[in-house]
Amino acid sequence: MKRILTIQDISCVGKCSLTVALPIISAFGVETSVLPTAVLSTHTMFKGFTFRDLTCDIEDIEKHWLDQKIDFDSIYTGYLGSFEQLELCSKIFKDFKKKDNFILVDPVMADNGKLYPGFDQNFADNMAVLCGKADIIVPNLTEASFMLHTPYIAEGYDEDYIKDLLVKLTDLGCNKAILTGVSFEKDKLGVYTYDKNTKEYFSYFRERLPVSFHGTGDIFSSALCGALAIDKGIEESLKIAVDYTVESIKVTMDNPEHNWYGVEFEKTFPYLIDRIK
Ligand code: PXL
Repeated sequence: MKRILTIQDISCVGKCSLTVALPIISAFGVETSVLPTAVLSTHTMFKGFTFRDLTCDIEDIEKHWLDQKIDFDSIYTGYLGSFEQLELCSKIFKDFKKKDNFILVDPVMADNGKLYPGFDQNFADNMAVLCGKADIIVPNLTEASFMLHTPYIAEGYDEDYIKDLLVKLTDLGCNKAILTGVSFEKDKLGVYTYDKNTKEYFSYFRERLPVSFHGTGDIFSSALCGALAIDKGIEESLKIAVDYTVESIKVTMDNPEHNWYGVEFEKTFPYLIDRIK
């Protein structure tokens, strides 16, 4: 059985990070090992959330895994809360990287032109260094602009602009960069990717839905990581991850009593499992 290690926080309520990654990666029939970086009562879009930093446990956990000769088919990092955690992840990448496994970094820190609470440009610069040590990175346009020090452009850009960003992102050091939230036409939204080794681009778009939910990036990245782990290949994995995210948002919109903070991705597991058969 394939085994993915995912490193991110536990937001106890909020439908993001580990409470999303664990069930989704498991649905791919892949073992999900976790390294929780912090425990929050909710994600940071709620007012008054609690925060327990778990950074001081990370080194000992890693050392135990090394002693036990545990290995991983993939390492996937999401929301990380400090410079020290970025450093520790970098060490974990070095210690657990093998020829045939892959490291996926989702540089979760910003959206819609703004950094999330608690992050600054210095953090984005250090996240860019971690991205350089990954095989695949999945920033949205805001995260890419902070990491590359380019102005954030919300709309009206063309394909050359996106291709240029992608090349600059792979110049950070990773093999493949995937930009999320790309849109050339008002009613379409999707992903655009570039592979530095083959110099090939690939894009996949779906209809733009008239809503915006928290945690959709985590759903997308978890599904992408799961699909890659079961060897679906980059193009098919991107389609699976985009389609699963879109279907989950649609199901949520269909429920008039859905909450404001998260997507009902659990209802879409039958779709996902059928899709990856
Ligand atoms: O969905 C990304 C995410 C993960 N974890 C925490 C967050 C966020 C986004 O705001 O606050 C704690």
